[in-house]
Amino acid sequence: MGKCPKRYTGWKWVVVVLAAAGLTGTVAGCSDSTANAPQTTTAPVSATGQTKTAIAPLGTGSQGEPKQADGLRLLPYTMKDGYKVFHLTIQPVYWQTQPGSKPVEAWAFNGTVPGPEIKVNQGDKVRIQVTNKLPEATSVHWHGLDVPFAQDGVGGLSQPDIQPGQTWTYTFTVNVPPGAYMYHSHPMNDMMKEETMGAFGPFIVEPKGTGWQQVHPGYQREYTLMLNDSSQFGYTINGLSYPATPALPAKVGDKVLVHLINIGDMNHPMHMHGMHFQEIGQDGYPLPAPITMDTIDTAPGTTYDLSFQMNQPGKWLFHCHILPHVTSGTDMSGMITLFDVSDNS
Ligand SMILES: [Cu+2]
Repeated sequence: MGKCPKRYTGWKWVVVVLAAAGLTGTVAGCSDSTANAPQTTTAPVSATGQTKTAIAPLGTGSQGEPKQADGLRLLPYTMKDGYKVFHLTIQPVYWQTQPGSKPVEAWAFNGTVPGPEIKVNQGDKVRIQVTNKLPEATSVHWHGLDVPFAQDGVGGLSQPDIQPGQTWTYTFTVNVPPGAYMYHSHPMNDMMKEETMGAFGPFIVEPKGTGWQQVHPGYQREYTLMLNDSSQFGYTINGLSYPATPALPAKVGDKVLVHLINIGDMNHPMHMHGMHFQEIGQDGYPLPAPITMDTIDTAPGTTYDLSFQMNQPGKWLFHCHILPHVTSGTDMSGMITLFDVSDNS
C-alpha cells in the first residue's frame, strides 16, 4: 500500500485534483479507507478529541482589508506608543481556489488564504495581536525576521501555545533588511495540519521612508506571490488556482519588484515567458550581485526578491515548470499566473 497524502475535510475535492493531475495511482494505492467515504462538511476532530467550532460562511472572516492587484489583502495597522499595531484572527472559514470550485475548509488568518500581507518598514517597532478562534491551540512564527527568542512563536518552547479563545501579543523591532519574509503557525502539536489548512501569510519589509515611490526608487510596481502545494487546496499562487490567479498589470518599460515565497512542501521551479529577470535577494537579504535567469527553483520555506524589466507587451506566463503542478487533464491549472503587460504608447 502506498502512503496516503494527508487530507482533512474537503478530501473529496483533493481526490478529484489528484486524479486530474494523473496521480490516481497514489490515491488508489493508499491505505486510507476514508478515500471513498461519503462527502462531509463535518469538522475534523481535534487532537484533544473535541470537535471544532463552526466554520464561517464562504467569503466571511476578512476584516475589510483592502484587496491588492496580486489578490492579497493588506493588513491595516494603528499607531500606538510608537508601535505599529496589527491584529490577526485565525479561524475556520471556507475557501475557494477558483470561482465555482468546491469550497473547502481553511484555517485562515483574517479569513483569507494566504493571510493578509503585513507590510512594515525597516526599523519599525511592531506589535501583532493574534486571536485564536480555532478549535485547538496555535502560535505564530515570524519566519526569517530574527526576533528575540520570546517572540519566536514556537508554542511550547518560546511561549505557551495560544489556546482557543485567547489573544497573544508579539512585540519586536524589525531589524532585518528590506525583502520578503512570512508568518505561519508553529504550535507544539499539529503544525503540519494548521499549515496545510492555510495558516500562513506574507510579511514584507520595505526600506525606511514614507510613500511607496520614495522607498522603491526606480520601481513602478510591487507584487507578492506565495506558492503553496497543500493537499487541502492543491497547487496555488496566493491561494488561487489558474485561471483564477490575478493577471498582474504592468506597462512596457515598468520595473516590477516581486516577492516570491514558497510556503509549500515541494520545490517549485518558476519559469518566466518572454523575458529574463534578476534575483536580487533571498530570505530577505540582498545578493552580493544580481543573478539573471528565466527560471528560479524555489525551495520550501525560502523567499526570493526578483526584479523584472517589462520590455515587451503581452500576457507573459510565470509558472511552475513541474507539469503536474500546472495541468488539470488537458487544461492549464494550478501554479500559474501572468503579467499582463500593455503598450505604454
Ligand atoms: Cu511546482
